[in-house]
Amino acid sequence: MNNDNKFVVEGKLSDNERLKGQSRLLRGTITEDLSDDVTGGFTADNFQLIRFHGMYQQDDRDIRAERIKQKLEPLHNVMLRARLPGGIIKPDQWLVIDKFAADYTMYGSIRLTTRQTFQFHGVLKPNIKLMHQTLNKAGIDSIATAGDVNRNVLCTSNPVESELHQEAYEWATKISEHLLPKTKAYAEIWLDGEKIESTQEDEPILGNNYLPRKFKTTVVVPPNNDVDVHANDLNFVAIAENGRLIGFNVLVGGGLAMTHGDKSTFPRKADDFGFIPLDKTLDVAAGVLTTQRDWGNRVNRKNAKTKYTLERVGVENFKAEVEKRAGVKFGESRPYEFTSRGDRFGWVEGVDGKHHLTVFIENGRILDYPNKTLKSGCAEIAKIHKGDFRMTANQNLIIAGVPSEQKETIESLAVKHGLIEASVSNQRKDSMACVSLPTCPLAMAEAERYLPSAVTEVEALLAKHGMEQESIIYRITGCPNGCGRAMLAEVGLVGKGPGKYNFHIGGDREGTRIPKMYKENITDTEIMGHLDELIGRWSKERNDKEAFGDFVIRAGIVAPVIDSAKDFYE
Ligand code: SRM
Ligand code: SF4
Repeated sequence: MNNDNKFVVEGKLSDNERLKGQSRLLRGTITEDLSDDVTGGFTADNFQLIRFHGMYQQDDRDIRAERIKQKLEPLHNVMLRARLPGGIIKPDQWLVIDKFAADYTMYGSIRLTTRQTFQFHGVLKPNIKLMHQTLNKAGIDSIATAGDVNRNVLCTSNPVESELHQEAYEWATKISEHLLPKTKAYAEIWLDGEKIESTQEDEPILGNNYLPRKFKTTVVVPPNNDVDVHANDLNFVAIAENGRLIGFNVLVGGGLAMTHGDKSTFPRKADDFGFIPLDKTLDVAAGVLTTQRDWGNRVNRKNAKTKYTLERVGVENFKAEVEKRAGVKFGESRPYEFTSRGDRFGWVEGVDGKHHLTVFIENGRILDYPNKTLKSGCAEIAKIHKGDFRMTANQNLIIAGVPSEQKETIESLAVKHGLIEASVSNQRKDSMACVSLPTCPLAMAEAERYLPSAVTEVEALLAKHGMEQESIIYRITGCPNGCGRAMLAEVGLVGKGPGKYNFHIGGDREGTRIPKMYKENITDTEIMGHLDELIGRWSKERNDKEAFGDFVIRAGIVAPVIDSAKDFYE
């Protein structure tokens, strides 16, 4: 720990600090729990600890009440989240996860997430070890995709499109490796690795109590802000000269979560610390992470993320500490601009003459539906594909690195299985939701299951007002944790209770403005009523090509959120 304690929050440490400290570097008694077949679940401490290994204990909330009535324990199972820096996975790995999802998960799906990876939902206890061993054989792990650590590192999609993207992707991987836990607990518990626990073992960067809270990192290549930098604790914005990467602007302290009724919590944009040359990247990554490790709030987890540390200690103090630790002086920020956030659907050709096909996956849920066999389609493509797959931070999929001679075959498979559908509107492509019910224990309202019909309603309103060629960045999140990143949308719905949402408007299309609450705790019918009126006004009063989020601010319908710590709740 750093000796400079003036920014350490005093008080009784949160219980998570005790369990991390006592866990013997993330071992706890997970192994004992695994062999306890009386329950399908884990003890309270291990319930938290398995997160550091990339798993969450869940149960299906649709059947919870019925099981309780029958005096059965909830049908405990785990959700697994893989670690895939930049979202890249090879076709042979895809076939492994495709088969595991079919054979051993309750829902049979591969779920692409908003952080460029996939989740299995519904793995029962007897199959957990098999799952890790299967993934390991395929070269995939799930270390540190959850828990108080640096999570899966994002990178702007389509990295093979140019040399710059390739370099950015390599940095995302290096940062991920550098900040990974060093404990051998994962190998010991899941892969039957040799027990090497000893007093020598240590976590030099994360610290033996790990971080105060989760920590998220991206590498982004402007002008596409597809990773949504302002949702992240630490961002490296690629700065290039003559097409080659020369360094990064570093943005620190973004995050989107809040708690209903607690104004000490709020979404916050990241601050620009300035420019660093390439050779300082890993030092700065560790410098920001360890400053947050030492100064972050370990007393109150609600105020523990980097965004609150910056608000409490001041941006300049935090930045000076990072400079000291990383041995660097931040230079003046280099100019860059974000002009888009969405994925580019369809084919693009890379500098090497290879082709990349981005396909739309509604909600990121890869499954065979009656009218489209998305999962079979991806597997068929994986059987012949020579390049790789790339998961995007918008829950879509890129079939990347296709040689010219295979383009036609892959396209016809994609069409056959509904991975390419001409009828999907721009509005649908610009809409996103978090998982929410039935698997998420924190869900307050539907999100993934509500999104498709909500988008159909919005499409009808756009058509009614002659705006069917336009779209609104529309995001739904089942609770204020904000996993669907509604707090960076032009229209953001935040679950409040069954069928009820807080309705926010006024974000921008580039993801650089937080939307303001317009109406609280309203139903779908009320939301569509308000949208009807707002889209009607937008169609008549907009300037030139003015976007919906910009219009509602200019028209004075809501005030812009400028400094969310002060004006988000005003
Ligand atoms: Fe999230 C917790 C799903 C991206 C903020 N998130 C959860 C859990 C694990 C619920 C839990 O703790 O038991 C959800 C599991 C649902 C399920 O059944 O799968 C969950 N989060 C997701 C995913 C799968 C949503 C999706 O539809 O894609 C995303 C997985 C990302 C990944 O691969 O790592 C996901 N979560 C996000 C994002 C968006 C992002 O990072 O770009 C956010 C907002 C950004 C941020 O962190 O500020 C987000 N999730 C949270 C929070 C609030 C954190 C906080 O600052 O308070 C929680 C709850 C918590 O940590 O206490 C949470
Ligand atoms: Fe669950 Fe809430 Fe995250 Fe949605 S936003 S996945 S409901 S924690």
